[in-house]
Amino acid sequence: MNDFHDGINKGVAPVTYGQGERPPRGDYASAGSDYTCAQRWGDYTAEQHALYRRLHERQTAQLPGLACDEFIDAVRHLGAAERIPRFEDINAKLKPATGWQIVAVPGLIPEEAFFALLAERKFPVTEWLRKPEEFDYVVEPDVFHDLFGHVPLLFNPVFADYMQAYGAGGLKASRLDACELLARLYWYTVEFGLIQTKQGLRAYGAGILSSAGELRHSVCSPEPRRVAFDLKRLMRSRYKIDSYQATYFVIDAFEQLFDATAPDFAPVYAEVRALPLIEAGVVLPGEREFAAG
Ligand code: HBI
Ligand code: FE
Repeated sequence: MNDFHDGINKGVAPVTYGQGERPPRGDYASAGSDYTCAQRWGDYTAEQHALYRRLHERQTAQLPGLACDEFIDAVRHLGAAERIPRFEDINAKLKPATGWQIVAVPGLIPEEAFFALLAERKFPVTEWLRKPEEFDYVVEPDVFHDLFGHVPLLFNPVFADYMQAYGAGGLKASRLDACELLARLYWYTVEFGLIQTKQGLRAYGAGILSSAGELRHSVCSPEPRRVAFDLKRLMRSRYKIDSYQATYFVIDAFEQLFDATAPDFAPVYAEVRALPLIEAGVVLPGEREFAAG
C-alpha cells in the first residue's frame, strides 16, 4: 500500500474541505496567509519522538542499494533522529548549503501557496506526526514523510535548483490552468522518481524513500514498468493514488530535471492537451524501458 498520497492527488487542502472532504488534521486556523505556522516543537510527546525514531530507523536501514547516493549522503543532515528534529536546526545547515529553508505548515496547502513557497526556496513541512496505528500507512504527508522524504535532496544544489524552478513554473501553470499537468511532473519525479546510476537503478522520489514497502518494490520488483523520463509523455501519464506505482520514470541525472524546466511550458501544455492520456502501467511502442535494479 502506498503512503499518504491520495491526499495530494485529490488536492486535499483547506479549500476543498468545504466540499465534504476529510476534516483537516492540522491547525489551519493558526496558519498565516502564506499557510505557514509554528512547528510547536515543545508540544511533541515522548511517544511521538519514539515513533519518529522508529520510522527513521526503519527507512535508514533500507537505504543501501536502493536510495541514490545523493540522498544517502544528505540524510545525515536530519541529525541522529533520536527525536523529531527542530526545523530551525535543519535550517541552520540547509540555508548555507543551497539557500533553502523548511517552513512548518498544518498539512497539505492549496497549490498556489505551495508553488509560491517553493519559488522562494521554502519547503513546506507538515508539523504533525502520524499516529502509531498509521506506522505503515498515512493518508496525507506528515512530518516524517516531508522531513525524511523531501529534505535531504534539498541539500543537493542541482535538485534544489530544480525544486525552485518547479515552484516558479507552478505559479505560471496556475495562470494557464495547467496545474494538473504540472502535478504529474511533481508526482513522477519529486515523489516517485527513479534514477539510473553506475551501480544500477536507485530511488530519489520522496514518496518512495519514506515508504516502508515501496522503496524495495520500485527498484527491485518485476511488476512495475520503468520508462525513460520524457516530459511530455510524463505529463500525459495518469498515476495511482492508493497503491504502489505501476509506472516509474527514470532519469539519468538531476541535471536532466533542471534542464527540462528551462523551456516555456505554454507550448508544451498545448501539445500535451491535444494528446490522449496514458494509463499507469502502459508502455508505448518503442519506449526505452529499464529492467528492475
Ligand atoms: N501541500 N504541504 C503540501 N505538500 C505538498 O506536497 C503539496 C501541497 N499542496 C499541493 C501539492 N503538494 C500537489 O498538488 C503538488 O502536485 C503541487
Ligand atoms: Fe511529498
